[in-house]
Amino acid sequence: MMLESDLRRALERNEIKVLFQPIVRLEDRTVAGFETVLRWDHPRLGRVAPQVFLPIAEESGLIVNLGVFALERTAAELAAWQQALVVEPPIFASVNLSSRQLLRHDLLHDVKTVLARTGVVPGSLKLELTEALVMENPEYAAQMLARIHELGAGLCLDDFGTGYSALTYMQRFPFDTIKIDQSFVRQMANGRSGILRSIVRMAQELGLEIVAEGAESEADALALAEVGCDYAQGFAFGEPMSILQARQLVGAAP
Ligand code: G
Ligand code: G
Ligand code: MN
Ligand code: NA
Repeated sequence: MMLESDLRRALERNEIKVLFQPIVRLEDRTVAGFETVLRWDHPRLGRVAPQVFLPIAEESGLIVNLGVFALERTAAELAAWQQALVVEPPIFASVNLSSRQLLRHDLLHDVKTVLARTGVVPGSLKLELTEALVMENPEYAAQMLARIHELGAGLCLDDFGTGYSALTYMQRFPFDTIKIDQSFVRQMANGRSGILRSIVRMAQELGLEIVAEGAESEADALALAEVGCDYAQGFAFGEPMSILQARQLVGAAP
């Protein structure tokens, strides 16, 4: 397939970009961290979304190279900020993982290497996994996540609420953060905040940090703070941006 051979060369040709989307602390609206997402700037097709190229990457095995690239790029930038800025707690960054990556034992080696090489503050480099991914093979995921946690990486449960698992079940895994799916934020904006409130209450009971995804307006941000979310991410605070823009946002640009 054409796209696959293109993708194979894309990394070498610097066509794959790691973008940073800010995650804001609702209490004072400071930038607490970022989620990083990949984009492919294809020479003919223009900007290709991850929904298009990640399935190709997964099937061909190229996801491993892309995953290492995203991890290294994110951790190197985070380490530079942590050296340039004295912020307590330090800025964090969260990298998405897909199932093929979790299934590979090399993931542990890659995470270990990146943490050692960059020297980021323990826990400030997070891996973000969806509930669906964890539930594909919960026993195996539990083992892998325990080892990733031991290495000193943080763990964020992404898209929470879209699957069928209970948060009490997710407690078996060493997540420190849950990210509430944006469908609940839309519901709240339409006057139905019941599910969101109960997820927040349960997460608080379990000692988890709470990020709400898809905050698109000031009204969303205010309502999310009111129900007790710690952080929010969404177009209200910034779309995924270039590393240079992220660097300027945190005040680490030279
Ligand atoms: O950035 P965007 O909303 O288009 O991303 C859509 C989805 O693609 C993300 O929610 C995530 O699940 C996936 N994705 C984005 N970047 C990465 C990445 O670096 N690695 C993996 N495995 N998935 C990613
Ligand atoms: O699959 P995952 O949840 O990791 O994807 C995150 C993606 O969600 C980002 O790639 C981004 O494009 C998208 N996103 C981020 N903020 C908003 C938002 O406020 N509204 C909408 N509709 N999408 C968002
Ligand atoms: Mn995510
Ligand atoms: Na998400």
